Amino acid sequence: MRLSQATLDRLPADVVRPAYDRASVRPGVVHLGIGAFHRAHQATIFEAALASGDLRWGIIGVSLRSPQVRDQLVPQDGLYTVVERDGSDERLQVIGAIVDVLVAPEDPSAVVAAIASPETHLVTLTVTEKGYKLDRATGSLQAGDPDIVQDLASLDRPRTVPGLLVAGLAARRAAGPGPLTVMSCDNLPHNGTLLRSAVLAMAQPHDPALAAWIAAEVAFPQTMVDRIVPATTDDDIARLGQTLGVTDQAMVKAEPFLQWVVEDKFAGARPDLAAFGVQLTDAVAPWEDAKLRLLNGAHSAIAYLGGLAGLDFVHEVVAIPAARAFVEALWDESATTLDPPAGLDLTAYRAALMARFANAALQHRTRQIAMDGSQKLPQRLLAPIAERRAKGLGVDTLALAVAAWIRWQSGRTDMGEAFAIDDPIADRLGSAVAGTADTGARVDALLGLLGFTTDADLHATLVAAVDQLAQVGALAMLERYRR
Ligand code: CS2
Repeated sequence: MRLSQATLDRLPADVVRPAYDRASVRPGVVHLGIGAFHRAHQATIFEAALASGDLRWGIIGVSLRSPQVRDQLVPQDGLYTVVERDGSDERLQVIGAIVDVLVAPEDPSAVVAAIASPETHLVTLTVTEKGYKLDRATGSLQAGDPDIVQDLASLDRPRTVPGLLVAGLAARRAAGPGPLTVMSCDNLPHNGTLLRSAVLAMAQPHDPALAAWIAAEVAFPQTMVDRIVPATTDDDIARLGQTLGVTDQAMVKAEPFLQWVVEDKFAGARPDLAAFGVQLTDAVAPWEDAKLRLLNGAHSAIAYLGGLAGLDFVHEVVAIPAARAFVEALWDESATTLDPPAGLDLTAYRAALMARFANAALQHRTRQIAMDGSQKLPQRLLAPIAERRAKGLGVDTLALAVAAWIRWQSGRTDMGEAFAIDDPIADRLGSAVAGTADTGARVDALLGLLGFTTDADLHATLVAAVDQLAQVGALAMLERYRR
């Protein structure tokens, strides 16, 4: 038996569940990219808005690729459980905020209609770094991407995120329900600005007047989102089924921690986000940089070094004292590039991050974080490296993390186990590795694909680190940090 509206009253008494009238909920939010992160993060805040009695904030979720999430959620009437795990503590909450799930490739016009609907006030996005289809070096749309080429030619059946948004905004402008807030919730610096430029670059060639309307009427606030949400496993679903007494195919698991910092720049209606723990501010960038460079930077370093060492989970890596010392050294370097906002105590933040990484109940896979490295490294590791180099400061520890990414591209762990590189530019990364046996040339070719160039000192540091990683392995490199 599945979790659903009909089976909700069978759940154990301590499971939190919607106490509001779900039938009266209106869909005020369209969310693009209805993956686990959205369900464990923004959806819980909209759930709090609904629970407070403001029933305008139901979510129409949009899957951008496969029907899988729709097929998990629709038979459950949109209900799913957030399983919060910390050590042996577990808190279960059934979320009722999702009112419908659309699958964009099946019916893009339904997504367009949802964006144009007068009931929609907010469009939110978690489409990952690669979903924006922006060329990092130039800031323009990826001219070589076949789906971008198609959407630039015609928006009859949009295939990309910028294409769907522009078609939706065009329909909204024509129908006249007025302003809209479109909010990126991806781990990119200046995510609102990036999204706005992707949308305007798509709109301009279709209709300059539409582009001007979007520029004037649509708000694209910056945001910082934070919650560790590992991919759900079959074992997680089986365990939850035992507890609930019904099967939940759409569950997500997460740590208790949740942070959402949003630029106070909206067009049209919005929920009282501050009442539900969201931090509204005029300056998101300092929060975003601290999170990207400390949490995500360490995550990527842990993923590649731990992954090369054959360690499956983040908590296993930070259980090694030398690896913890390495993470602290990485933070010592990155922290000097930050301008921490008032209210962020870096010492406390770092201590809290280490404790979050050590949460063994999450079972957060290094391979999951290693995914899409080409999209993640620039803001997490390369930006602090460039800033430190510009000041003449050393970057040995950040460079070791980048060297581990470079070695990762060989597709073998230190024990020789082969794995596939999961990255949107895996082909080009593979050619760069296969193209030369010379470490220096390989460093240049791989970082060149990320639009990054090195100075002579940094180049030498990276080459030495890649060669040493190959000789002694990731664990021995980490051991050098033992204090
Ligand atoms: C992780 C993030 O997979 C990754 O790249 O670094 O998903 C991380 O868990 C979140 O950003 C935490 O907020």
